[in-house]
Amino acid sequence: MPYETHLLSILFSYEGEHVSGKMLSEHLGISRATVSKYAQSLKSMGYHVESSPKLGYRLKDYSSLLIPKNIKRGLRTSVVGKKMLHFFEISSTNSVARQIASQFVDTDGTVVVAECQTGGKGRINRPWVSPLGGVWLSIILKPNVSPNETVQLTYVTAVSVAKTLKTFGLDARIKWPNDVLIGGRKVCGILNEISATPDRVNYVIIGMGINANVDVAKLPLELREHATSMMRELGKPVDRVALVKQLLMEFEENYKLFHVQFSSIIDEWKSLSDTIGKRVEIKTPTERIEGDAVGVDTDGGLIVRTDDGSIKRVLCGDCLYLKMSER
Ligand code: BT5
Repeated sequence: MPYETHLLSILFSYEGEHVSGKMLSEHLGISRATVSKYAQSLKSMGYHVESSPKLGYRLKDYSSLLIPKNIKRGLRTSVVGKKMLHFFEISSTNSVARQIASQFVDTDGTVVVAECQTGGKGRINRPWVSPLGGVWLSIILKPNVSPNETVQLTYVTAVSVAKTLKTFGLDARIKWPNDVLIGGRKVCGILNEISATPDRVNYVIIGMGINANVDVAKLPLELREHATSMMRELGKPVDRVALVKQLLMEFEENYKLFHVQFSSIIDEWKSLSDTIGKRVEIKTPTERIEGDAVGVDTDGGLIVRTDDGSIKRVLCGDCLYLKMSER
């Protein structure tokens, strides 16, 4: 377990009591100065850690943790988040959600959330960097739709995340297919995994990774230029508990709409889209398409007009923005 996470979980287990710097230093096998540095870092991410020269360190209250008690208080949903599991550290919330969904029956709407992931997953097994401070969350869903239609849940999720981020005063835009951006930088990635037979969905796992209070300077060098966090954009940590509550409520509303009127999700998606109007290169497992992104259709396919004037419809792939001069 990384030292910061370990420190946080020790302070949590002391239930608001002070723990001396000496004891923490011995327990963690690091110097007292390093304990102090990590405690400071936890504070900067919005965790309510207090330090006192005489008494040591304590977690003043639990209100900064994504524990079920905090999230469920005032959560106005009927299915999503009614059951919740919280971890300080986990490999991947999607993987654990998958295990739960495959082993238990009554799991529709179950939320798995972690303060930190050690094996966070992006699409096609790309790594997702998930330090403390983020919101790493998965929802188990058992929709009564055909397997093909579950692709549309990525749109439902992207709209829910972008709208939630807007309530925090951030100008979030959606990049097809599964990114939410602020100022052109990725603040959230979505991973939509499905278990199905050819004609029936067993379950869907919707994973969302939001760089809420992530310190971008601590991300690997190659990500820093393209990534951002809510904390960086706002200049201060956000209330992650309020963020998750708002997100789950927004998600449930859009999830209901998905069943009855997906076209209204698509309309919202279009109005939040960063991709429509851009010159794009789309790489799918089988082809490479270059052209202008001109829209999305009612089933959730991206419409690309290529230079020979033909119209292509793409359901999944990686999207790269090209400069207009690359035409
Ligand atoms: C995604 O994949 O964007 C999906 C990410 C989903 C993460 C959530 S966290 C909760 C749940 N549990 C999981 O294990 N996963 C989900 P993709 O479009 O393939 O993008 C992956 C790429 O994003 C990587 O190859 C990096 O370039 C970049 N990346 C990795 N970590 C990042 C971060 N924290 N912020 C911004 N970009 C990141």
